[in-house]
Amino acid sequence: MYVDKETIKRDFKKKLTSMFAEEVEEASNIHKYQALASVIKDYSAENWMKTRKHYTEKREKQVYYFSMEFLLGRLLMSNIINIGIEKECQSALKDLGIELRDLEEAEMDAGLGNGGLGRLAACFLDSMASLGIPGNGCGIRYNYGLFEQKIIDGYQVEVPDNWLRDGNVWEVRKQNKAVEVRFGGQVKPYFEDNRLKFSHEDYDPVIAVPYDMPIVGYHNNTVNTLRLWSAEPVTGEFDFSSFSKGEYTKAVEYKSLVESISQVLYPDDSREEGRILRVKQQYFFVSAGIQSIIRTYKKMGVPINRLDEYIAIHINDTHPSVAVAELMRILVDEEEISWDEAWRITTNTMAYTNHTILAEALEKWPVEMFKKILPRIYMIIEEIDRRFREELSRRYPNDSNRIRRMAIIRDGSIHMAHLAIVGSHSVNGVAKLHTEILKKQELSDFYNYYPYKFNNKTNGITHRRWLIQANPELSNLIDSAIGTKWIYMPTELRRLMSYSKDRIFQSKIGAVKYHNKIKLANYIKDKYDIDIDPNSIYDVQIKRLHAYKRQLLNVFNILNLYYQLKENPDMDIVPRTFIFGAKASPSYYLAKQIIKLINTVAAKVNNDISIKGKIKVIFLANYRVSLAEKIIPAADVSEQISTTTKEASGTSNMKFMMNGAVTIATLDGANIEIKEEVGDDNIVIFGMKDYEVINYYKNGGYSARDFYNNDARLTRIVNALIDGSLNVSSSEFKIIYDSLINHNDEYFVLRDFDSYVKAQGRIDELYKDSVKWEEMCICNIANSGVFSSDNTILQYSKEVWNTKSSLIL
Ligand code: 26Q
Repeated sequence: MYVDKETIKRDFKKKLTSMFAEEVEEASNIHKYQALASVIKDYSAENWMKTRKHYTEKREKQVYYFSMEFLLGRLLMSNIINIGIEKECQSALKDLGIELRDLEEAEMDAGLGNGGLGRLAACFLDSMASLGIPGNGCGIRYNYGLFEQKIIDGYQVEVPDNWLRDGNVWEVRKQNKAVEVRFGGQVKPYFEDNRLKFSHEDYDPVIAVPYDMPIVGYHNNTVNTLRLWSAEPVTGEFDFSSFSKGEYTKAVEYKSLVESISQVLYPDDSREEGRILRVKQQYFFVSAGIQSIIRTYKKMGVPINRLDEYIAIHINDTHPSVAVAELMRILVDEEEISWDEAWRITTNTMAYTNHTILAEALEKWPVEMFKKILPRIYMIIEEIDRRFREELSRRYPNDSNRIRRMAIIRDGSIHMAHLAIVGSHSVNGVAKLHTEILKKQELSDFYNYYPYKFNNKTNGITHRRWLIQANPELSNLIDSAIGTKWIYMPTELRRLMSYSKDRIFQSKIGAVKYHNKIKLANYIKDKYDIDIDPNSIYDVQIKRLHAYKRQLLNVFNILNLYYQLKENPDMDIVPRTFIFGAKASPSYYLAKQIIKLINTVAAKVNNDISIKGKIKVIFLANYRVSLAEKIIPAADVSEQISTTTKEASGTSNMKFMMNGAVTIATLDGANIEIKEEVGDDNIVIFGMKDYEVINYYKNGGYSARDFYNNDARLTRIVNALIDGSLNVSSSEFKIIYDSLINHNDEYFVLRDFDSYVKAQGRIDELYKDSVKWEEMCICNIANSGVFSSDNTILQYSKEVWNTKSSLIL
């Protein structure tokens, strides 16, 4: 849709008046942002209605992406770009003396996710809309997203993320689409019309109110919907048993208990056990989502037993896996369909993606807890489990161990991954290696039983946000070289390969990077009051803080360099700025101490003038989507150094590649596929191979202590953790020391250290040859197209969902 500059000016001023009764000159940036965002939302409103009508009229198959997390970040710029009125907005505002950039910065990130899994869901929404695929998101409207991180005295301090404080311009509350979700109570069986039925009594009702957000497709008039559910108490004369006698305090308690359901996003804490609230959150949005799907479906007038032809439900990790039982409940109890028929419909409708092999991250819920919260759902899971075991014992009559391993309910726990696998027709991993590990190791029993269900869908990222929006200078340079076809067909970026050795193009690439590095340096100076040198290598590791991601390995290389520089301040290395950004789960003490260590090393290194500023370490507090968009275009080196086999895919690796950074990586997750695309010469690989890691885990034979004793560099570095030489108490980093030496370094930091240091040496050498380096940058950009989430989504659409593009013409 096209809107001219004068219209935008007029609409914007009108909006400032109607929303705030303010003139442009007196309005704050926040008000100006809200007015502009509201104007933009108005511009997409008509296409939003049209899209919905179009899908219904054409009876297109729709996919619903169920996810506990949608890490959207900011929406103003991406909506403006996707509508296609960026220049018009810019110049309209300019006429009014406003910089669009300043309004962009006034928007709070929608931080409804922890990391990769949540951001993937957001990239997928963008791709579905941009491809015209009828795709909806379904999740929770948390009042508080992932905590805001402050760094105080080097430590992470968590502050509530009150992202809705100034309201959320993008959402529309749909009171009339609210549904009821039932918790607790008892289930009573009874007979009616010769049929066994179940009545759910004394339950606690919760009202799920949907808030819809438009998901604007790129230049295609499609506007899909992300529906986020908010939990509200039942109001009116409902006779709520526990306080029907006028017990006021009970009523207030009930209200806050209900509201707690959509209050806050749980930080990724794999080891946290049995959180009642998390189970409630999961069932809450899953039940609300499925009820609303069924309602909409029925309006189409198609018989319920054809649901699977019109609806696909995608389960993002096990978090929404209770969807399997909820759909069964609705089909069997409410629609009165036979179990077998309901099961056929359910399994044809559901598909499940696995995002981790970390055993401690696989969700298990204690039966005793679960059945109190969801008594009818529990009965259904029991029946699914009973039938599944029966099936297994026909197939494996003499293998009770195998049946036990595969059971859904075992040892007093419900294994949600097993429920998801049994209840879906598709199970996928998120990168080739990860899928192979699922098939051959973690889920091998299931792969043996259901080989046809397993498939790989390597993750992707939306090139619209991560290249066109985040790096307009690079995007324009690409246009000037190969035209704009790549925007619709990202693999067309390959055509840049013919420029990889072109000295003029190389220097333009270098100039864009330098420009972005200065921009980042200015931002860091402004927001963190730290000076960084744009002529240094920007070496970046930004991701959740986790032991397996090995931020520690990065720190050890820095300490090693530091000690070398202390001995030889004239050592010939390119100056380097090591940039970190990471949030640690609030209860993950080791991870938090690693943050403290990074800041401690930063203080030590940055304040030591004897090393002549050759290395600098900075930790950027409160890493989030909008910060990633500023850092990634300026990065020279992308740190992807997880213990091989542990990182299912990684997605920041793809964002860096697309922005012309060179990757230093283990052969883990999607790094392997990045290497396949760019070739051995355009990536720096180090560390153990998957089979070596697997062999250590299986057969033992690793001694961290030997590496510590036999490598003088490691002796010194590891000792520094406990000898006070980092200028903190000698007990401060004892937990890190213990994890390495006394718990035998679960993630092989010491084992891969030497290999990593050498790889970092190669990076230094490569960077010194600026012609070679720029060629590498170009090769990375040119081969990043396959990692567009458009590509990933097309594969899901064709191979898993059976949906098709349906554009409004
Ligand atoms: C579990 C229980 C209780 C509270 C929180 C959680 C929880 C929350 C979030 C567990 C896991 C997550 C997120 C996991 C995640 O982001 N995984 C990443 O998914 C990416 C997308 O597929 C991959 O690229 C990464 O490799 C993977 O780590």
